[in-house]
Amino acid sequence: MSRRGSLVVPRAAAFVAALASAILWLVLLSGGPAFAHAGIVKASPEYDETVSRPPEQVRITFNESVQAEFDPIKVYGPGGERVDRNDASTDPEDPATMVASLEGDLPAGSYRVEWRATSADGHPIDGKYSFIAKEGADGATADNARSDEGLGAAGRSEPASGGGFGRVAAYGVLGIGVAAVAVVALLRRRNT
Ligand SMILES: [Cu+2]
Repeated sequence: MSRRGSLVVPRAAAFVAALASAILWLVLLSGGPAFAHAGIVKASPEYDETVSRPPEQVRITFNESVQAEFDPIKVYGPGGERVDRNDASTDPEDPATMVASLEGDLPAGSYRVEWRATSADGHPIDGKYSFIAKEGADGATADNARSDEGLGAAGRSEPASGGGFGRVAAYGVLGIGVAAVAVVALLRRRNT
């Protein structure tokens, strides 16, 4: 090995290390906004809430303005039928709130809400939850008012695009893989 050659490998290794750390920084910086999508601050009815009668509206409030997607809120009744009036949109007076109105004369039982929106950073978010009406709009109770098909706490979903940590980890592994391939290629080239 020549004296000049022995200096090349450490230099190549330093270059690869710098490249890997640059990739990691890029990933961390670009991944930053993933930690900041909109999240629910309030829902009405609340997740898993038991209300006395079916509400006239379902309202979901986020921590920032959202864009309502196609079918931003769908509400299903105890029989599985759609019970919203298919008019869900952001509240003109509060762009951080989506609202859907419900049909009248709804029965007692378990209701399921599915929502979706696009947060200000462009990421789609969605979730579903249930609430229970103890009595129907006519005051009648149902034997099956407490449904065990409720989504429970697990229904409070995470953003659809996945957690930021998972993405950062994936890119980190990718960066390390690229660096390893580069090192091997450089060493092999020196040895031939
Ligand atoms: Cu986001």
